[in-house]
Amino acid sequence: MNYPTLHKKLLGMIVLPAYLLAAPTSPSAQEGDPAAGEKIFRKCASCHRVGEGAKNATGPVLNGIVGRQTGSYEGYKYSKSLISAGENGLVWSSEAIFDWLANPRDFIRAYTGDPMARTKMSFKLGDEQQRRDVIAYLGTLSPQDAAADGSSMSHGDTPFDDKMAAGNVDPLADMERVRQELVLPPNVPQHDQVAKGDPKIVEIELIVEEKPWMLDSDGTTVVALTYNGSIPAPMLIVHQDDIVELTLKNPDSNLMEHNIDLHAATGALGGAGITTIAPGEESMIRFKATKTGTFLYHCAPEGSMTPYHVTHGMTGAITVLPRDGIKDENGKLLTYDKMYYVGENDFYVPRDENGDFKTYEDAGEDLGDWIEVMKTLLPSHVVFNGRVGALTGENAMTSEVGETVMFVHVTANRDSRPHLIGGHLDYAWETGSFISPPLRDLETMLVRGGSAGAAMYTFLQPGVYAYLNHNLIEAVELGAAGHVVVKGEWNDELMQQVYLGPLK
Ligand code: HEC
Ligand SMILES: [Cu+2]
Repeated sequence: MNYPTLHKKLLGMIVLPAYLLAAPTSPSAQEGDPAAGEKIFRKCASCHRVGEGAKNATGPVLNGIVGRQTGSYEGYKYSKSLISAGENGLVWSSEAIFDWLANPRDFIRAYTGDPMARTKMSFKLGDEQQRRDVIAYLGTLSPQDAAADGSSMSHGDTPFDDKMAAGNVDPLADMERVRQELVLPPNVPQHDQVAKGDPKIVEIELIVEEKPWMLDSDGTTVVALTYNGSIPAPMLIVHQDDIVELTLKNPDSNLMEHNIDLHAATGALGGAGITTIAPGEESMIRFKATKTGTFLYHCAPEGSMTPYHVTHGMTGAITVLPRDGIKDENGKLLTYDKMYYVGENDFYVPRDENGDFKTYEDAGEDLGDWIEVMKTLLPSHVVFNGRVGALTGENAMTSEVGETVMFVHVTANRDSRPHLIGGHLDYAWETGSFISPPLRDLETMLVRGGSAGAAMYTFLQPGVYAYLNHNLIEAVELGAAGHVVVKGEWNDELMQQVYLGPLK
């Protein structure tokens, strides 16, 4: 049975609210103040555009929404529920929008009679007066043709010519292709430190997964937004002059729109301008890795959605190695035995009246509350690799005396101060730039928010080392700490215990 048929069957079985049958314009929904509503619309504006030239974003354009058939704005990919509601005659009266805004999921479940029905809008507006006001404001917007003519460009628009369109003569046809197998952090894909042969096309696939994610041992859980299901997202590794062919997929089971901005890429907002996809879509870009270094990548939809997605886990790192390897200040090749990858993420979990962390069911449902906490700049969690303790105990990083480890540390928002207690950073590329000479023998490096840094250390003593953010409050109280367990022989020359006991 297809969905509309099922829907009609169910429709006959349930009692519908009066407005669905008659669609009267109720006075209660008309008492709103359009001017106040315009301000409230800012809450909607992270997902919806209005006015001349407005384009579909996370949500459809809302020009002329009052009186418009549900799920009918051209070019927008609605959920199945909204499309079939519209096909069955549901029109957005002020009353219907009033109930929809209170709880879109309950609204669509009540309408379809399907307890499993889903909508892509998870945002709720509880306050009745605010709902009336915003509806009054929406009522002032006429259903003008919102198709942009392309003559004016806004942030992120990209001037494509035909050469760039897919399917044309491919100047890359002769290049060798390799597919990069991505692995879970703190591990990194297999790679050559010195490139073999000519630049290649490196095929990479990232799949967006919205999913429940536990942040600490108290069970604090958020609906995280992830690339490939991990926080941080997988490390990507290529060599300078390689072409990265990146496919981004947003499965139908997701609710939100996503994209990717890679700081290693040039143009179109690092790719974000040309990769934005709704659930059920995918996008592919190719970019040349022109600059060497370690770089952040992250989701960057628009407006508040950018920090919102970033603080829900959509951050990762891409390493672009020099073709002839990483060098010291004299041009001598530096190699490592293994690379570890640490992602630092800040979370802003909203609390209830009792000060307990709140939980939400769907991706995006915490949007309003989260933005309020986010704006305080006071994170509830600052963690390595997605949760408190992700890199300690059984999950600790490991090494051996005499082994050289390259650490790559990425942070999207806040500055971080990676420090290895009991060790050093022999070589550090704080800014991530491999063309710049490394700093030598550091105690702590500064990784700026919005970047990834790299540092190399050869372990000289066995033991459990803490690798942490040397803002010790963030490390100990908020979670930004991990361990490196190092095996091998103790070296008395470097340190020994001479005496420990009562005062002599
Ligand atoms: C987090 C993003 C988000 C926010 C914030 C949001 N919406 Fe939506 N909205 C959506 C999405 C996504 C859809 C499409 C729902 C679907 O297809 O199931 C939608 C659909 C709608 C629809 C139905 C449109 C149609 O063409 O059928 C209305 C009406 C609407 N939203 C109003 C609002 C108003 C008013 C606000 C602010 C008070 C708001 N939304 C805030 C994401 C959002
Ligand atoms: Cu995203």
